[in-house]
Amino acid sequence: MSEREYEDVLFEVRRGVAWITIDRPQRYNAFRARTVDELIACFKRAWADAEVGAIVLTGAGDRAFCAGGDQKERAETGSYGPSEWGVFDIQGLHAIIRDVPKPVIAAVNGFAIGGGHVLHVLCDLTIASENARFGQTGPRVGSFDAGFGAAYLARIVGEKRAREIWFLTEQYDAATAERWGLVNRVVPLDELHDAAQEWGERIASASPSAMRFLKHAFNADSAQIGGIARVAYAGLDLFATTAEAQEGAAAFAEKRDPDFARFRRE
Ligand code: S0N
Repeated sequence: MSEREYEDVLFEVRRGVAWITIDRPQRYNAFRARTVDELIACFKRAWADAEVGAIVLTGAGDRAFCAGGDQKERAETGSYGPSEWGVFDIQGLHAIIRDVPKPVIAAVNGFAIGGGHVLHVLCDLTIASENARFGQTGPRVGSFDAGFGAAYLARIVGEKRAREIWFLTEQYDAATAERWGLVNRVVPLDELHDAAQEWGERIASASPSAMRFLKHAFNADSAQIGGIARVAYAGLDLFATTAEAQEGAAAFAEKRDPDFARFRRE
């Protein structure tokens, strides 16, 4: 996929730092299948580019980093739309954020919600703007991430807080996220880009081999979550075809509360 084919993302290298920007602000930078393909292509470019020593992932505009899977596309078409290989490769995106041997910084410039929250959780570092908001919505919109989005999150914030985030589906402000260790640093929105660039340049000026070994070393201990994630996504694929999951997506698109009561069983 060449750069001129990108519709949903922007890619730019500034002084050794690759900036990957999800560019769908009208949908709060929610991702469809094409977005995921393009993000993977950008991470591969950044991986291969010897000029790049660090990667920043962010969202366009000042409202959202990423609001997760595109619920309107899902409600309209029953899927996340066409992709290059016919696969909605969110697992491939999660894998490359972890595997690319260069630190990835999430610059969270607003809502990091649902699958968008999982993306920042997977990044090596997170800098958030003061207006950033964090949370998982899956149980309200008929989806879940029982792989890295649950198990790796619990490593970061602890079991009780991870369960609270998923079971109560509340939103948390940047100060709370910083207190919980979910973000490394909070800055005013107008300083976010400079702060992320500065961290990226500091990382890019350091030994690339040290960064590569350290990143793989940090990842090694949680690598088995990748196996859990495969089982979890196979379950989610099946779940997405059910009336219960479709009720969640339809309710979001119709701006009403979902009615899940009829799906309760012992
Ligand atoms: C982010 C929220 C809280 C912002 O609320 P606010 O400020 O009230 O703004 P809104 O008016 O709600 O939103 C502004 C405009 O942006 C659109 N929009 C927002 N989020 C999405 C979205 N996710 N998809 C499409 N459009 C979105 C709004 O519709 C609105 O546009 P207009 O003005 O034109 O109506 C709030 O917006 C919110 O809660 N958003 C939804 C967050 C959400 O539930 N995300 C999805 C969660 N699930 C996933 O991400 C899982 C996906 C997944 O990973 C998966 C993987 C593999 C297999 C299957 C799945 C699967 O899910 O099926």
